[in-house]
Amino acid sequence: MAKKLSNNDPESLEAAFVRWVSEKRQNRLTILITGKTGVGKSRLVNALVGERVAKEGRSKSACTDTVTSYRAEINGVDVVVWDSPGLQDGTCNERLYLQDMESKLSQGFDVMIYCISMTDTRFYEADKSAIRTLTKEFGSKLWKNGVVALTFANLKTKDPDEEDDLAYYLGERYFWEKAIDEFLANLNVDLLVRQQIPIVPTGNYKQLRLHECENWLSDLWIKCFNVMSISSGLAFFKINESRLKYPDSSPATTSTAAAARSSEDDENQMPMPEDENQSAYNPDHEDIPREIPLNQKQEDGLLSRLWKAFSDVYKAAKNVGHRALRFFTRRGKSNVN
Ligand SMILES: Nc1nc2c(ncn2[C@@H]2O[C@H](COP(=O)(O)OP(=O)(O)OP(=O)(O)O)[C@@H](O)[C@H]2O)c(=O)[nH]1
Ligand SMILES: [Mg+2]
Repeated sequence: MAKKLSNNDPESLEAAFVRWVSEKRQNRLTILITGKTGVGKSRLVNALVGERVAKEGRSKSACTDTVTSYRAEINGVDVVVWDSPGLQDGTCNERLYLQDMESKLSQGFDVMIYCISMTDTRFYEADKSAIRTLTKEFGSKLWKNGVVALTFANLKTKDPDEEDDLAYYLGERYFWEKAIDEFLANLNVDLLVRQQIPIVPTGNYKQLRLHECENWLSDLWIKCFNVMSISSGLAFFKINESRLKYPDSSPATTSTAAAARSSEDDENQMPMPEDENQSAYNPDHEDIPREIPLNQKQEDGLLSRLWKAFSDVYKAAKNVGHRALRFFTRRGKSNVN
């Protein structure tokens, strides 16, 4: 058992925490991302890991009988992305496709992100059928590490009837939450599992602020972290360590408020066109956001989760609150690596 820790001995607490992180953290992170072609899978995964791992834009052959993989080493973590649009387009040999998926994912995955475009006016059969197939194949446990991303949420922030933008946006969001929950209930996915599945609206890189959240990327990042195991979460944390920015930290780092301000500025400079095809605006040229600003609640959630796992092992640490970890996580690379 670990040596005794106390409030008066932050050095030993830090050493114990750093040792725990290096023992616990896995050195590989596997992300399964799926959804119809063009729904924004590659863009989303690139934003999450901070590098253009997956190729964005229309794939040359939307349908193959195999699952595409992308690989990159980021901050010493081997990142593997399985990208599978093939289940939804209905033209592939489903059996072959699933066999390929099962063999490639035989070692499991750390998070599954199912993307649906919020611009869809219906919960289309293509998505229903893919969700049904995946749930049958992998079992309800698929959803324990699952997140649903509602992409293109930035195109749903204005009420077309020009009455109430917020009410319109929330209504659209509620439609998807209800439709997904009802569908999974029909597939016998447990209520407890269903209640834990994050359904997260996501947008483009320029407009990070949506009606109900300051920054969709921060929201998505935290929600993915929460559905991962601690070992995977630590790898996910390591990948993004230098992008995570904390509230009221050093003036050199961006606060959540500043990030919200800059996204307002962006909005003013470049309003999102309703129909991108008719505009010269090309989202492919946008840079991946360099920062993931966390607000106080998000930082507390992250620390509490780490703290709980850490103090389960180092029981002597229980008498120090989770915020003690802030000093080590905020210091970044030099310590928790
Ligand atoms: N405005 C806006 N554009 C987006 C969003 N997500 C993706 N895009 C753009 O939509 C296009 C397709 O995005 P991708 O990420 O390549 O889509 P994909 O699902 O990976 O496509 P395939 O690989 O062909 O299946 C790209 O031009 C993106 O820049 C979004 O939420 N909002
Ligand atoms: Mg793609």
